[in-house]
Amino acid sequence: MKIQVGFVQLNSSFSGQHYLPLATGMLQAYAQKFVAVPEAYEFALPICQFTPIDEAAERLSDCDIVAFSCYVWNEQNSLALAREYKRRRPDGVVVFGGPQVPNSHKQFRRQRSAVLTQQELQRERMNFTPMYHRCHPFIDMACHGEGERAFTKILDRMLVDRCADKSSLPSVSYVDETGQFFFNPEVGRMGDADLAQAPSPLTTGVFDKLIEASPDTRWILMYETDRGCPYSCSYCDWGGATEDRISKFPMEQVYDDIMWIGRNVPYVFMCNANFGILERDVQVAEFFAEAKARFGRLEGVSTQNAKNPKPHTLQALKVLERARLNKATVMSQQSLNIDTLKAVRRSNMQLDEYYAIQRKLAAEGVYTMTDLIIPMPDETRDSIIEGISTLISNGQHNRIQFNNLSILRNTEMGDPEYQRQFGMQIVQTPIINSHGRQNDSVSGVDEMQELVVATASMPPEEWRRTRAYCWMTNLVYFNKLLQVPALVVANMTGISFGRIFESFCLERHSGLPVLDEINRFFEKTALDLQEGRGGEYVHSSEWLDVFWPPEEYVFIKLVYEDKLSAFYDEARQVLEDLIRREQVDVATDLLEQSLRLNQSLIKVPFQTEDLELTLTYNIPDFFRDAVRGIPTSLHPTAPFDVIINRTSERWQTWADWCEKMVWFGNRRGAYLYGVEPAGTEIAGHH
Ligand code: B12
Ligand code: SF4
Repeated sequence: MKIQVGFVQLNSSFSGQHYLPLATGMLQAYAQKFVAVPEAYEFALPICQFTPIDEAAERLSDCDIVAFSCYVWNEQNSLALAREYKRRRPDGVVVFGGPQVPNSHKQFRRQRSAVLTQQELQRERMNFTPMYHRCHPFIDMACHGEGERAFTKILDRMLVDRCADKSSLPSVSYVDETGQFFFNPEVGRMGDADLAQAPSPLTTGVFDKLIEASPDTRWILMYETDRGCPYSCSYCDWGGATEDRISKFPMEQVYDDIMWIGRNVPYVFMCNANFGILERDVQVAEFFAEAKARFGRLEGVSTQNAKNPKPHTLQALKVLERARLNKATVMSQQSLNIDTLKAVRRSNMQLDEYYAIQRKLAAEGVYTMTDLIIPMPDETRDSIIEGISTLISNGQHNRIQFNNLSILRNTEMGDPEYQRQFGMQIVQTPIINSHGRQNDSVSGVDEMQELVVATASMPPEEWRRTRAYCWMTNLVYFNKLLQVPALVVANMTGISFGRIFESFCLERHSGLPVLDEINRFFEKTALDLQEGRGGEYVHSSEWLDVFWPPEEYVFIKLVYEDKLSAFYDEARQVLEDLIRREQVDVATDLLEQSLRLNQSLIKVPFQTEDLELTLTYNIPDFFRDAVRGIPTSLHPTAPFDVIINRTSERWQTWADWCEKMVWFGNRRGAYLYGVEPAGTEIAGHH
């Protein structure tokens, strides 16, 4: 009888598209090549979609060993399924692996301390791995770190004694029958030479049966050409291989894989921590361009880019952009506050180089998005506001994405002592995907995440004000409602962008009803999130029945309820007040025209006529150059007409507009006429 091997890697579905299970695919491909007796095993089809627990356990009931790939988004479902499988098959072997399995030693290895001191051994986090086993006795072994070699050894051992004796298995922890806990030495990460031996699950046919078995599933792919990240940001556990060398898959294999991708999937999410860090990434981008040109199927490649970008990083991104594969380049800034960057071990990021690259990308028309995380240690509301001003002044007019800080297991920040040091207050909230649907959970088992909702430097009320401020910034600037007047006011007066946005955060009722309603909505959403009542996104059964980022929700509501004109009237009052308070000067007609132009440019549905505006300032040229980072100035001109083409881009229904304009256009900020419409987007992806 052959040993039946089962795999479970539950991945969410995003807009009806589904990731192929890369991690378990890698384990299978490697094991098939390297186990001592390959013919002794049979590999079942992996379970990779969330499924009711009974149904999934039934599918596993013939398996002698089941490998669970565990991430924050599937932990509770994986545990529930493993418990049920073990109930049905007490003789079956359950192995857990992946980044969500707690590894007590990890933090110390990061700091390069190979031998732990007595003090370190007594720290609270050292209990995490043993506790995990004691709370989940149905897990026979947990495997830590890269799994290919460790899992192959486990399968070899299955032939000997069904893993009754685990003492020789590298990288695993377990509790034996006497109740004693063991953590075996780890096998270490694979280098270039090892990865050159690791077969690709794509070209060795590991996924073929799965694709054949579910012809109706729209498969997409996560894919890596290298592993490891030289940095050690305290909140991150990228591939379990931070502060570590980069190991590379050989280029011949990468080429064959990318041609497989070109034939089989429309979208790829690159797992590399720093795409563009290696010179060869230019060639990787060229392979993608070739795959698209040859097979015509590939639509998008998402990358996390090199944190200290180099000229070849820029080159690689340009290749993707030219092939129309770039889905908006993410510039992972996270914070600009020096104390914060030190506290999270990111002070080695070279900000000047970063700005230079950002300006170059903007000038070349490559869309970028900057990520910031709130609330990071030592960050304050003021430092966030200052950071936003700096980013915009340095050319980020497309989008800043304000991510909530979540605590990930095995990160330095996952250590309770670290959390205490920075006064972190943490709340559990359900994991919801932006633009995901309410009924995404099919098993009834919810997945939760831990969000930080206050710190010593940003106490609870400050956190709510900051959270609301960031949504407001997105609404008025990056959702383009007031981008033109904000640029005009900043340029004419020197008032920082941060202060301009702050003037829209009305703490008390101000007699401006539309803005009051928006402010109260952001405040309530922040409070609900902080108190664990609400998630990060706002559900609307009316608009596509999905979860919207709060600022997109408000944008839709303004247009749908026909409040846009009232909003612009109130915005004019707020900006006039600000100008008066700051004792600066902006000509009334200049402000008026910039507001009117901005309002006319917003893409709203059901337009039947183009619009003609008469202007007496060079606002359109100024705006075009300002957002591209080209030095420019405002001046009066002879009166001239601009015609705004509001009829060539049309949406048939509100739903159509919500999806194609608001959702798909968000990442590229394509909310203004004259900015080309965006391609399809996927829920849960920024
Ligand atoms: C692709 C990806 C996504 C995709 C797809 C996610 C999906 N649901 O399918 C998208 C973009 C949607 C995404 C979203 C999110 N992601 Co993500 N994502 C990744 C990424 C880049 C690649 C994962 C991967 O496949 N890597 C390649 C495989 C081969 O490596 P691996 O996963 O480490 O697996 C190896 C070992 O862990 C081990 N192993 C794994 N499983 C098993 C099982 C057994 C039995 C054994 C023995 C070994 C083993 O062996 C493998 C091969 O060596 C990782 C970062 C990274 N590079 O790993 C983050 C990562 C997985 N994501 C992370 C997070 C936090 C998220 C979000 C929650 C972020 C957010 N707040 O929105 C969301 C959740 C969305 C959701 N609901 O699914 C964290 C997860 C940490 C954790 N403890 O789980 C990671 C690690 C990044 C980080 N910041 O540290 N993500
Ligand atoms: S956040 Fe980025 S740079 Fe920092 S450790 Fe993670 S992958 Fe590396």
